[in-house]
Amino acid sequence: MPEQRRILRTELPGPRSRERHERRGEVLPRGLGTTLPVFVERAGGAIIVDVDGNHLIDLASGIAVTSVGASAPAVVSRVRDQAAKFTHTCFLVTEYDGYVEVAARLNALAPGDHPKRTALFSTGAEAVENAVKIARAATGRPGVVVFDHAYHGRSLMTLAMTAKDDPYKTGFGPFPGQVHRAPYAYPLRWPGGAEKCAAEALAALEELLAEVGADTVAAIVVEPLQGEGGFVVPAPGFLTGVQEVARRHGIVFVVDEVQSGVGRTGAMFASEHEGIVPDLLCTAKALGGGLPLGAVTGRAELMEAVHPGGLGGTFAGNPLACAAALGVLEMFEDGALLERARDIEAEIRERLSAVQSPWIAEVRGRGAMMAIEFVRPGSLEPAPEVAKAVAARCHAQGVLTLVCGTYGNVIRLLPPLVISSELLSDALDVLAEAVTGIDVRPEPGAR
Ligand code: PLZ
Repeated sequence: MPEQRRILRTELPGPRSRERHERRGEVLPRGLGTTLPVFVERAGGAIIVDVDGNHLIDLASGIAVTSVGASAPAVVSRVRDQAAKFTHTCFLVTEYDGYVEVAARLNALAPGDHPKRTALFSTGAEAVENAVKIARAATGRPGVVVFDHAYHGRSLMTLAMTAKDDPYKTGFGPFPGQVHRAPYAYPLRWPGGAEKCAAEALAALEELLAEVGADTVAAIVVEPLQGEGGFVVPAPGFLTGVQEVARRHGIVFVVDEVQSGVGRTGAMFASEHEGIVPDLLCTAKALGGGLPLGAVTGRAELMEAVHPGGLGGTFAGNPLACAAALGVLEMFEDGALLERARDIEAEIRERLSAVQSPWIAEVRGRGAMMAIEFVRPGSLEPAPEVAKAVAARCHAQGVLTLVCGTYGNVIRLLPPLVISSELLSDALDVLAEAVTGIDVRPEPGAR
């Protein structure tokens, strides 16, 4: 485990990273983005060590993946043991215990005490695509309803479901049809104000269903706390309302917890904060503790609607990924990591509440899924240049932060849940300094 301390030995990126990054340009297409062009030598806990020997504080967790820490011992030892036994059989060819055990655990953990089934996949997009397939098979209906600012993946179906065009969708259409979009209850940006947000968003959903025909819709797919779209916590009552609308119309209620799930928000699933019970629950990311694993967990009668052979994939539920997931789920068993996620929220809120800046519209989120939205002073006009500048300042100081949001004006914080208070506090000091040091001038005319 690398020393859990921020250490800067060179400027960032350092010379060795720069050299490698240059080579990358000759080998990889430019379509693959990069947040911070630093090459990693090793990582452990909440520290990433780069090839120049710098220790970066990880406030990204590989986009909400290494929640139990990079190279968590419970994950590494299980993967190592599994690799020594066998690396792959394809579960569609011959079976193994790890797959069934992960499914059993997810069935027990997912909200609701109805009978459940779980099918495993390799990525979040694959989980979401399969949820749509299952919902269609179960209802015999084609339509899918998604929301503004939604992110569901980069495969063609999930791109159709993802809201933001640039960079995800640009030039990649046409996309599958019968994907309808309703407004998400985004309190800060709701035209009628936060008070009316949930009720008006639900009315708009009903209106959309009336328009397209509720009985043509197989699934409503919602993120309980939006990820890429800006870490939007929906107005209270919105999620329960969406669930109620779905049930009333015989539509499968699909909850995409690819980013918010598996402990990230201080509960095993963000659904629990509002007491919603997904018909189908999509997970991935943190589930595999760094190995690629996705899952759809759902009501037995829906999951069983698919004919034998209708679900699967060569790598779906790979044994190494299943071994890793069992390590991850074991680490959540005693509740300490969930408690830590809630403490992380408190620590972030406390530190950031002391930061006075006219550029901050809101600090929001749940657990270790927190964000700051930046706007031009005195307005709600997004300030992506500020988010970018703050991220760049953090990066230069060895704190890895990510930007998100439809307008690119949100800094998100996704530390591993194993981060110590000392390390988090150091990172937050860097972030706070980056925010107060913003030297972007408000444009003339801006209040
Ligand atoms: N659903 C809610 O957040 C992935 C995307 C990174 P995959 N988010 C990170 C990028 O730019 O590609 C995500 C998500 C939600 C689905 C997905 C898709 O998960 O594992 O990336 O396919």
